[in-house]
Amino acid sequence: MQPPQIDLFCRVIDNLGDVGVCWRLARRMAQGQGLKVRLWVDDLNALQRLAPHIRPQAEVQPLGQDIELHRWHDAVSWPQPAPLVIEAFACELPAAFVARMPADQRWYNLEYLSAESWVEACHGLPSPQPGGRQKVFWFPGFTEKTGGLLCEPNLLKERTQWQADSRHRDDLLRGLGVPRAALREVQTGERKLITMFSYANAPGAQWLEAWAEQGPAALILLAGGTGEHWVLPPNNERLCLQSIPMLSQPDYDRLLWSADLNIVRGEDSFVRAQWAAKPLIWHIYPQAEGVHLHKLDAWIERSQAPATLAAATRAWNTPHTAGSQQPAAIPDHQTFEEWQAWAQRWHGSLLALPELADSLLAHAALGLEYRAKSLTCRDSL
Ligand code: TRH
Repeated sequence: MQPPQIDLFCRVIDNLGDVGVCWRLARRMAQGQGLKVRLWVDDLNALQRLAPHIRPQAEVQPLGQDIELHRWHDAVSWPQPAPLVIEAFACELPAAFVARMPADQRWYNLEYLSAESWVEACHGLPSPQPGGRQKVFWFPGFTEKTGGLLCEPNLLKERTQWQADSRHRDDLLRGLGVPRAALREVQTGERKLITMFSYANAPGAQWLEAWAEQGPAALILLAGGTGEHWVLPPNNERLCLQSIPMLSQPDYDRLLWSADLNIVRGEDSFVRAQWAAKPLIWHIYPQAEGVHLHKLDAWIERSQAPATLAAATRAWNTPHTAGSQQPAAIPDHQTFEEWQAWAQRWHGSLLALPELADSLLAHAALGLEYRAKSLTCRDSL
């Protein structure tokens, strides 16, 4: 591989979001732009769950022509930094690597996604570092004054084509081993298709109970190890529950595109569900002292989610405790239609956002062979 133009660093704190975002960002920056990315990840086993073809023990491995994957550990002998260095989620770069940076190093910290209004004021701010260097804080976000969202070229075009022909969905479901009878009912619209990717504190068991009493018939696919201990209420005729294996990121996208409702979590699956233009319930990553609930409210408000969807989202983020009477907010058919109309509207408004990788590259003005072709998400349509 030619000398890299980007060094991207990722430390896996927990789960799959840190590595999920970095893996996507690395491919997005390399994809079609002719940029070479050196991706440093401290836990390649986590990455392998999303990209089964990688070798977790290898020190260095080329992935296609444009990405070189490196295992990040204490004994690395650090090379000269690439012209652009991206530190994901304040993962703290090794001192020996920072020491090799020139004073005018282009150095960005990629932040977590939030719909809160303070993000605009912090986005793009430089922070002085030792040696006269500056680190720029780059925030994804939901307004034009933020870095925007990751959205691959053609993503939305591919999604539109996928959704226009239900045979794609049917093949995907068959491949996942969905029983024929349930598939037939999804095809005729008698059964809703719901995906769930959620944290262990979700009130899933109570929700299933409430849904089995009041909700429309549904096939619920449990993704990424969600709800392993959830069981359906006895004598239930409305719900089918099925665990599915971990999918690659592109296949997971296709699943989200196929569903009537997606329950997603963290950051990356949350963004992908919005690109699906389908109703979603966000299980936000829980933080100490309920900080995450402000973040959740900010998104609900900014997206103008209908009251029923806001209630369902808040209920999903309220862990069930013995004796609590939190209503599960189960949608009926008409509510589903309202949610679907909202999902289309909200998706439409996201198209004006900057595309995250492009906005960062344009800001870094690398003087590389990078051509700023598309600076909004609309170009992916
Ligand atoms: O796994 P997450 O909960 O990740 C995170 C981390 O916890 C992180 O520390 C935290 O800060 C952040 O959330 C907010 O959820 P997320 O972000 O949705 O990441 C999951 C990734 O897994 C995403 O890239 C989609 C991918 N995925 C697949 O590729 N295939 C699958 O089948 C599933 C279920 C997910």
